[in-house]
Amino acid sequence: MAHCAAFPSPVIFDVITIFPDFFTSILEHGVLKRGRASGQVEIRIHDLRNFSDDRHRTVDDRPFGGGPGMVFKPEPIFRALEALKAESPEEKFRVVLLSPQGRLLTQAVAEDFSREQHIVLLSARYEGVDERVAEHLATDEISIGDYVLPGGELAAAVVMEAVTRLLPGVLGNEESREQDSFAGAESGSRGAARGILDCPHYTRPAEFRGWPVPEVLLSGNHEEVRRWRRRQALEKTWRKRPDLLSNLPLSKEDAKLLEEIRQAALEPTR
Ligand code: 9D3
Repeated sequence: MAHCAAFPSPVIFDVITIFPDFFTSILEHGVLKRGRASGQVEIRIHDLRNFSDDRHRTVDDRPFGGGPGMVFKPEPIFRALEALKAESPEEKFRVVLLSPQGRLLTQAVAEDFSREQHIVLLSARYEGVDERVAEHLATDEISIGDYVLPGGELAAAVVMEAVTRLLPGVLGNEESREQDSFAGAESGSRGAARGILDCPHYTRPAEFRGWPVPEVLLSGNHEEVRRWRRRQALEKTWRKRPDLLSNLPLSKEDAKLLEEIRQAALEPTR
């Protein structure tokens, strides 16, 4: 059966890298380990050097026009992609180039990728890839943030973790996913792509080194706890990430809580 709700076909990630060993540990932990074990995700790591065409397994060369560093040659990367496409000729591919020039990875991007069946992640090193890869092979160019990394491997791992945890059944705990911080883009939630930050969390002991847990959390009054958490989440967002609030549709309760927060901030402390 091609489509079966009980046994959905896994999302396939093909990672192309010159450091395949980089991925051994993350594949054996947490969400990626569980997603693979339960068949929701399939991850294959490919050594780009296997697609070079010389006995030195060369994958890079000096930049035209001069300058420092090395650039990944286009041929091994195109060859690697053609090999993957030949293996699954009927499938639709997303070819994601990890690069500092890409659009930023957000929760909305992760959700978009989680609806794909086959994603190729291209990780580069040195000065990056020949621009013809970005122009004529990649369908997407993604950065994980405005800071300089020495290569795209960690970024590929970040994409896989962010996407895999969204696949139905992988997390096992649908509720905690719905309540995510940054889950604004995830349906009906608290928290950051289009939502607000998470509220603070506490566990035992009720007092630690003189610092007590907020009393309301020990009260057993679920309605008060819910309201307190919402207010804390809104206040945290207002103080630390006001940008997240500007595009957020506010419920009546949120608007009221935010007004309380603003008023409390204006009051002189006595
Ligand atoms: C210091 C080198 N830079 C010259 C001005 C450019 C540059 C080239 C290659 C900077 C970083 C890299 C390697 N980075 C990635 O491949 C990468 C990355 C990143 O550096 N930051 C955030 N997301 C990503 S995704 C891939």
